Amino acid sequence: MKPMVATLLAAFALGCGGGRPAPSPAPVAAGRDPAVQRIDFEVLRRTGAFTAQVRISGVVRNVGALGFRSRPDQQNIQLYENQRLVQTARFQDLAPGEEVRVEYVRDWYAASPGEGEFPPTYHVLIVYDPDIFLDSNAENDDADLNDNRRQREGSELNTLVRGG
Ligand SMILES: [Ca+2]
Ligand SMILES: [Ca+2]
Repeated sequence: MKPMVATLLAAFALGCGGGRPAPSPAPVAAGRDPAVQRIDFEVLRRTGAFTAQVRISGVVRNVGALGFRSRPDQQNIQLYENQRLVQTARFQDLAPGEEVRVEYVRDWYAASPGEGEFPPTYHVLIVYDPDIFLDSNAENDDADLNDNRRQREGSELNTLVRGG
């Protein structure tokens, strides 16, 4: 934790130095920061006017400045369809800028009640072991826990499937 505190104090001191506001810092966390970047929807194969095989992908990227290094069983990415866990992807080490994905392929019927009328919401989240900050390994401490989940409405899949 010490280096991060020092960095924050230095930024504060710089910000107070002049009369002008300090320039906003680049959006890169000081440490390691796996973050859910986006959820991708793709049509893999059309099977009819309203039906297709689709892929839902959650993309996690280390948006921090330092490499994330951990043990394989201490973190994973979970993809939920509404409240139902449909896919899990494990990851371990992530260099700055490196990405890992969780992918789920399913059939989609854009004229059905379950998908067309009441499409599910997809949620992607990064899940850590409860002791990740207490394991004496600072290289797997996520610097920002607020960017570890994202959601996207399945209604956009209907637009994709109907639109082609
Ligand atoms: Ca740790
Ligand atoms: Ca994070």
